[in-house]
Amino acid sequence: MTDFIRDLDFYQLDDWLSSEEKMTRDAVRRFVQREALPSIERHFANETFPLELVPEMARLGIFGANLKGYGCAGMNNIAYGLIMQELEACDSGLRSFASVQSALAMYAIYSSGTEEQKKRYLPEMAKGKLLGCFGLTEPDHGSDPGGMETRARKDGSHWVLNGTKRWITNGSIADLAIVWARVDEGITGFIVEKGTPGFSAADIHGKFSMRASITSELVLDEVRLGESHHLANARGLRAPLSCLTQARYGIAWGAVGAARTCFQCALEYAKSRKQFSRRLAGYQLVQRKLVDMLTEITKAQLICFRLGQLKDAGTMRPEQVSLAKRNNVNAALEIARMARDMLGANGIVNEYPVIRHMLNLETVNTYEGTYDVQTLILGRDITGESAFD
Ligand code: TGC
Ligand code: FAD
Repeated sequence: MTDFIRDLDFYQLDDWLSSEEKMTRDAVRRFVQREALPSIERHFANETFPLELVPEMARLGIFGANLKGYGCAGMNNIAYGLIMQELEACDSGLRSFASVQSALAMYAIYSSGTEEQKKRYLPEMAKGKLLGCFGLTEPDHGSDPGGMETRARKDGSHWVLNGTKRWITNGSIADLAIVWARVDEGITGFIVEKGTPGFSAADIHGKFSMRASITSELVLDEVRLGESHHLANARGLRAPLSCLTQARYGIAWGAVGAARTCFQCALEYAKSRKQFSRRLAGYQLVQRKLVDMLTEITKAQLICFRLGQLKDAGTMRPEQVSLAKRNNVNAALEIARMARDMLGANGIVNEYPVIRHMLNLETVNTYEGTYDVQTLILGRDITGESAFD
């Protein structure tokens, strides 16, 4: 497949990057071009995730990149965002794998685990030796996780979990699942290791989107866990929702990568394809589309950069992340759809990456809080009125 992974920096944002940030981005980009891109269409076709990439991703410090200590790279949030951007320039499934491992599973342990749990799991997860997944969504509770039906009850010194989690990225390939469950006091979290009696994961097939990513259903049938597997500091819905803030941050950056690849592909195609008397790139309608794409990507890049500064300063609000996730993913989806149109019939085949990105971005628009849920989060923030119920 032709490589359309390259820079797009109309506003010279590189001037704002430190040499470490540029080195991190360039190293991940090289990895993506050399090792991920050549096989991504095959994995997408076969509904498989390229597990063979995990050791090199770990070596690059991608897992838990912005966490400090416990074997994690401790990078700043701009560098973390740039990593997500490069991964998603290849495929949303690749970024999703890293997001779930880092921002959801590792962050849940990092923010709500005991010191013993952090020491036991995080270094191995940073090395990619232990893979994690994050079970919040249920068959009947997606946008409203507060309605979850998975329950944990106390039985002597043990916890007993029952319930079903659905649409769980990395579910069947994970060594451990972060499972959120209802207890008498509210909502809390657990670390459920693969092989625990009563715990199973089955893959969901037939997806037209995110095919190079594993999506599973988790079943918990009288799963018995000791207190050592309870995220004791996770109290209330705030605990899983704060993980979502971390993951949405990475998605806002990642979507720019997917949009960039679609733009570069459409630009190159328009410059080489001739119809009627001249190249497509010479027609005003086509130039307008390219300029609209460039403008939206540049706006999204600026949002990411400022959000990263706020996150590094420790002043970022979840609602600011919602604005970035909502805007950037929607813009990327529109860009992918436009690029697909500009390639004509060639836009529907896997010789070009555009339709794969377009299909993936439908999921990205839905997961981690749909476009409309982010709208309501922002609506609540600016009006003080909640429109959820
Ligand atoms: P609400 O009353 O708003 O909040 C309950 C408590 O949580 C706090 N909070 C947050 N804290 C940190 N970050 C956030 N984003 C937070 N949002 C809320 C809030 O302050 C409150 O704290 P406290 O101490 O006062 O109790 O709860 P609600 O039930 O009204 O729900 C609000 C709503 C709809 C925004 C929330 O449920 C929501 O975000 N729904 C969307 C669900 C979602 O995004 N699911 C994602 C599942 S994971 C996934 O999709 C992974 S995809 C793979 C990949 O990432 O690649
Ligand atoms: P619903 O909540 O049923 O929403 C359906 C529609 O109704 C949407 O358009 C929504 O915007 C709209 N809607 C909902 N509520 C309102 C309202 N109050 N007002 C107006 N409109 C509303 N979850 C995890 O926990 N872990 C994972 O790793 C994970 N990975 C995923 C991977 C994939 C490939 C996919 C597709 C999903 C994944 N999810 C995961 C689940 C994802 O987070 C949910 O799909 C998402 O939160 C939406 O929930 P839902 O699908 O149940 O849709």
